[in-house]
Amino acid sequence: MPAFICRYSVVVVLSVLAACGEVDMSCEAAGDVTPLCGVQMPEDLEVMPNDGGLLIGEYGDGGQLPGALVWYQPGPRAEFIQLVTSSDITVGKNGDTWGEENCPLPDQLSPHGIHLSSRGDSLQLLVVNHSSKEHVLFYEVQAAENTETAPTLAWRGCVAFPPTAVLNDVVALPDGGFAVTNMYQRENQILAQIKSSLGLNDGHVWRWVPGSGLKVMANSAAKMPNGIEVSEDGESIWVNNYIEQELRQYDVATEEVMTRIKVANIDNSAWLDDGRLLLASHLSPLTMSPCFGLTKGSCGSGYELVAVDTKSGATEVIFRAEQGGPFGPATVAVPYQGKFYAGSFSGDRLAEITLY
Ligand SMILES: [Ca+2]
Repeated sequence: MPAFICRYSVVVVLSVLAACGEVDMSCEAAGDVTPLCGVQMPEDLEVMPNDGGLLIGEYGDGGQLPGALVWYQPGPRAEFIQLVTSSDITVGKNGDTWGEENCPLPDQLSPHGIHLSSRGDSLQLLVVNHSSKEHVLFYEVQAAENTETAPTLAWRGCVAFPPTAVLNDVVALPDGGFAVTNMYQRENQILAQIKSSLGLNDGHVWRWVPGSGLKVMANSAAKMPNGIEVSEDGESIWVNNYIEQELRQYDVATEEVMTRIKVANIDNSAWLDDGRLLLASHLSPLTMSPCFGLTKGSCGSGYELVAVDTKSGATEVIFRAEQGGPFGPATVAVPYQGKFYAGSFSGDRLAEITLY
């Protein structure tokens, strides 16, 4: 999420604040959008296999607040169920680590991007976490025997990052490691955000390989790398460069840029069943000041869901929400049981979106 833009605007462009919308505290459906209230800043979502519900990473405004890993199964009895909280981050720990040996534990759970994938016969959830250090956390996901019961998560270790890191989103790679976006270099935060917006503080993509550790991927420098996805064969990654307004594909082995596709203000992404990549795109970042740190209601900032044919580069806006209403801006949307479910870095609700 584009933390720098609104903070920058607060500091520099006071007039923008007048254009920012009201916070909508209602939880009533509006048109094709039904808000599902009772969750904290659900910045990223993953779909469990076999109709097993949605996994949610509750954001905490970049580590300002703790958040939880949460499960949600839509339906008449739906509720948000916390699977892991700060009080028990290492739930289910049994010595079988998928991360670094002797990884220093985070002092709070405050998630950002998450990624669910197969790991042999297991299911692995990766979690970007903000605490006094930046981490990527590993959990093993055990599905319940029926779709109305929450899965369980078990701690499988972590990887800790240098003090300059400010992470956003992560994907698993076939070698048991991962690629994770680093938005910019941590220094004085406001200064870093202003420098990032001026192109003076590049982020990049980290790769972690079991047994050989962290490295910065070549050619990945960008002003604010945000969401990331991985191709089905695991050989390439798709990185959303928010400020350049560009989706980039990198070859994981050679680290060369393979493809560039223009899409405005892109946050997270998810694969659609038809093979296209669905991007959450913000319509107007300069009106998002009321959204930051908002724990109740919705700032209603506008967004588009953009489906990208990654082979042809063709883009299609499949849903657009103007400013206002009970949800927004989306940072992610996933298809599930014939509908779309969107999350946001702001507010206390998901959106259930019905497309006809
Ligand atoms: Ca993101």
